[in-house]
Amino acid sequence: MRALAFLAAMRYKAAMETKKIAVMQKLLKANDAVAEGIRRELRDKNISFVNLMSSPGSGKTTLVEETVKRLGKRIKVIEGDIQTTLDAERLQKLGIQAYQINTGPFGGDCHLEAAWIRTAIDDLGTDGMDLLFVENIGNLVCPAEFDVGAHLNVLLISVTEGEDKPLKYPLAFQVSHLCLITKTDFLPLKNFSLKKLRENIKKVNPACAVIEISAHSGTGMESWIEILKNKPRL
Ligand SMILES: Nc1nc2c(ncn2[C@@H]2O[C@H](COP(=O)(O)OP(=O)(O)O)[C@@H](O)[C@H]2O)c(=O)[nH]1
Ligand SMILES: [Mg+2]
Repeated sequence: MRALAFLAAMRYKAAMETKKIAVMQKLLKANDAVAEGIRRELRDKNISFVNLMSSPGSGKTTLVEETVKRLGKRIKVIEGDIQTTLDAERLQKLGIQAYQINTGPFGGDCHLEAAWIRTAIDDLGTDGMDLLFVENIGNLVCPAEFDVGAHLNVLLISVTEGEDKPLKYPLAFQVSHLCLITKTDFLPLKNFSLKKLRENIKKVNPACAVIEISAHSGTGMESWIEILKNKPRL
């Protein structure tokens, strides 16, 4: 009797799991359609769209600040955070439009979805913009699962995070076209192998381009700016 009840419970659990997967697949399909529309529209308007992903604190906002200083003000930014408008305020101080999305009041999602990006772009407007950044919510898991419609997915990993992260969070590296190894000015202070990190990135995504940069010292920033000037994947 007990065995029968256990079997019934297991069957119910499996059915619920299948249902959950089906709902998730439907959501992702709807997200992909919106993302594709964004990508096409911005391409037609000759606007490059770059999605920045990383753990919290790897240097996304700092990179955008340094990029604005070098490329000027025809840049707009959509900032994703669970709480606070701190990052948008940092960028507005540079005289650019920055639009903050907070997921905290809506359940604290750890990623941004294409539909929210669509609304943000409609609110920001596309006039006076050559380049749009999304600073995704800081973590190496959820943002990788949702296409936001960018032409270029960029993953930042700082030298203080460890060489093993590509192996632990492969999807984030697999969906990225470019990997920026950040805070290289810390290298003299750290026991860290750039060679090992590069090998691990190659293991999970051999096609991912890799650049070493320091937003603080300026090392590698010219290569990053050059990529943006070349209108990535438009
Ligand atoms: N040493 C060093 N610190 C950096 C660099 N880039 C960012 N930081 C610092 O790292 C911290 C987090 O940076 P932030 O841009 O806010 O990271 P985000 O959470 O990814 O947006 C701040 O204290 C920055 O000043 C860098 O190239 N070198
Ligand atoms: Mg930030």
